[in-house]
Amino acid sequence: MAKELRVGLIGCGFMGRTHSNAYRRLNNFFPVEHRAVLKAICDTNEPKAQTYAATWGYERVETDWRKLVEASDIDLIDICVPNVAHRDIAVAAAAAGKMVGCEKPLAMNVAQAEEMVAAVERAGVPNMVWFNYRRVPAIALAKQIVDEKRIGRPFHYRATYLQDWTISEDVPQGGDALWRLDARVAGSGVTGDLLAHSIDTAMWLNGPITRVVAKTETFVKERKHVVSGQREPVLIDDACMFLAEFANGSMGTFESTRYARGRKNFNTFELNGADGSVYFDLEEPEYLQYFEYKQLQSGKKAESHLTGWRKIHTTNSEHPYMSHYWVPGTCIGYEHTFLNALADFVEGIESGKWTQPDFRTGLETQKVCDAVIESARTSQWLHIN
Ligand code: SOE
Repeated sequence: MAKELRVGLIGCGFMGRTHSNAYRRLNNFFPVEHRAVLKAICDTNEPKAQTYAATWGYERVETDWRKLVEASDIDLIDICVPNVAHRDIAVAAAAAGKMVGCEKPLAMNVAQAEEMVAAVERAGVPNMVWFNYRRVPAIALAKQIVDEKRIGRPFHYRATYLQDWTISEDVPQGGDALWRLDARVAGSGVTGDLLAHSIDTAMWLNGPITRVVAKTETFVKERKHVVSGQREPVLIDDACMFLAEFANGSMGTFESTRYARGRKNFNTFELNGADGSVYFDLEEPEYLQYFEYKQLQSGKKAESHLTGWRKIHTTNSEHPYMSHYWVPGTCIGYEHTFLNALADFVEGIESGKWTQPDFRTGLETQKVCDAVIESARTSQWLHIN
C-alpha cells in the first residue's frame, strides 16, 4: 500500500493553487511510492479557505498556522503566503519535525533565510524552495547540455524577466496578490519576486555569482494601500538591472521590470560559450534554442553554410520529465513545472538524496538579491559572501 504524504498547505492565493494542483496530479503521472493526501488548507480568511478546500479537496480548514504546524496528522508544511511570514512558519514547522516546502524568494532577507536554513538542518527534515522554472523541460535540457560540456568556456549570461501589470498608478498596494507591491510584506519588488527566479536559474546553469552592481527604480512613488486606505510611499523596486560576475569568469546582465508594456511573463536567458550557446524564452516554453559550434576536424570540409541555431521542441520522451506525459509533439504547461518539482521532491525523500533547490541553495539566491538591493542603494559593486 502507498505511503501517505499528508500535506498542510498555508495560503489560498495563486501559488497555493499551483501547488494544490501538483499534489492532486502527482500520482496520475509519477510512479512514486507516496500518495499525496490534502489534509488541511490554512488561511486567516475562513470562508475563503472553506471554498478553497471544497474546490481542491482538502479534508479540513485551519485558520491558525501555529495549530497546523503542530498537528500530528501532517507530514509536510507547504508555505504559500507572502514573504514576510515565511521565516516564522518554516522555523516552527521544522522544529515540529515537519518537512517544509517554501515559495520563493526564501525570505525577506539573508538573516531570515539563514535562520530557516539552520532550522531545517537542525531538524534534519527534507526541504525545498519552489523555484519552479528549473522544472521547465527546456530549461532542464539547457542544464543537461551545460553538464555535458557542450557550451565550452562560458563568456556571457543574459537574463530578462519582464512584466507590465503595475504600470497604472491606480493599482493599489497591499492585500491579496498586491502584497507584492508592499515592501514591508514582500521585502523587495521585482528583485525578490522575479529576479530571484532568474538568479536561481543562472547559478544552476552557470555557477555562483561573486560580485554585482545594480540600479533600481521606483516609477510610481505613492499608491493607495488596501489595508490602510491611505496613499502611502511605494518602497519596492519597480525595475532592477544589474551586472554580475560569475566565479567561472563569465559576465552576466540581468534586467527585470513590471513596466514593459506588452510583456506579461517574459522570462528569458541566453548563455554564450566558446563551443555553443543556449537560449530560452518562457513565451515559447516548449522550445530550447541551441547553437553548436564544432571545431573542424582535420581533413573534413567545413559545412558553414549549414550552421545555425537549432530550435529544439522539447517534447520527446528523451527530454527531461516528458516520458511522464504524452506522445512526442504534445507539450505540457506552466502547471506541470510545479508537478515536476513535487515529483523531484518526493523522489528525493524516497531515494534519500533530497532534491534541489533546498533552503541552503535558496539562501545563495537570497544573498545575491540582498546584494543587488544594497548595491543599488549605495551605487557600488558588492561581493557576495
Ligand atoms: C508575479 O506576478 C508572479 O506571479 C511571481 O510571483 C511568480 O513567481 C512568477 O513566476 C510569475 O509572476
